[in-house]
Amino acid sequence: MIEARACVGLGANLGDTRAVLEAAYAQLQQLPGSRRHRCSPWFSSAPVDSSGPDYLNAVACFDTTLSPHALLEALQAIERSHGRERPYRNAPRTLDLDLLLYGDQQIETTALAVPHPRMHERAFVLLPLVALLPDAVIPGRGTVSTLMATVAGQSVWRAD
Ligand code: PH2
Ligand code: MG
Ligand code: MG
Repeated sequence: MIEARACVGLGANLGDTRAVLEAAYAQLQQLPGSRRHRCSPWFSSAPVDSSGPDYLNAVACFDTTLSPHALLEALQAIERSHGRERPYRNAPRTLDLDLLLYGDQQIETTALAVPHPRMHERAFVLLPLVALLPDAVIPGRGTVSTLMATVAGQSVWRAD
C-alpha cells in the first residue's frame, strides 16, 4: 500500500463552528488507513467570495493509504454528517472539508482537483498550513512560506 501525506482544509461559518470543526477533526482521526494526524491552530477569517458570518478555518494533515478519490468520498460523508447543504456555489456552510494536497500529486478529474485550485491565493488556507508545515510545497505553485507574502492583505486572525 502506498502512503501519502494528505492535507485537508476545514472551514465553517454557520452554527457552532468550533464544535463542528473539532468533531470533524475527530472524525478525520478515525479514517481507515490513516495515522499521524496533526491539526493547525484555529483561525478566523472574513468570507472570501462568500457571504454570511466570519469563518473558522484550520488545516489538518495525516498520512493515509486511502486513494485520493476514496479520501474525497470520506470527506464528503463527514460533511453530510454535519448537515452540509449545497444550495449554491460558496454558500455559507456548516462544514467544508477540502482536499488541499495529496503528497506531491497533481490530479485533475471531473470530481477532484489537487492541489486545490485556489488554495495558493487564500490566506485562510496558507496561514494554518504554514503553521503546521512551514516547508510544504504546493505542486506547480511553490513553497507555502513564499506564497504567504502574496496574501498579506487578507483578513485572517488567530482564533485562540
Ligand atoms: N471557503 C469558501 C469560500 N470562502 N472564505 C473563508 N474566509 N473561509 C473559507 O473556508 C471559505 C471562504 C469555499 O469553500
Ligand atoms: Mg472550500
Ligand atoms: Mg469544499
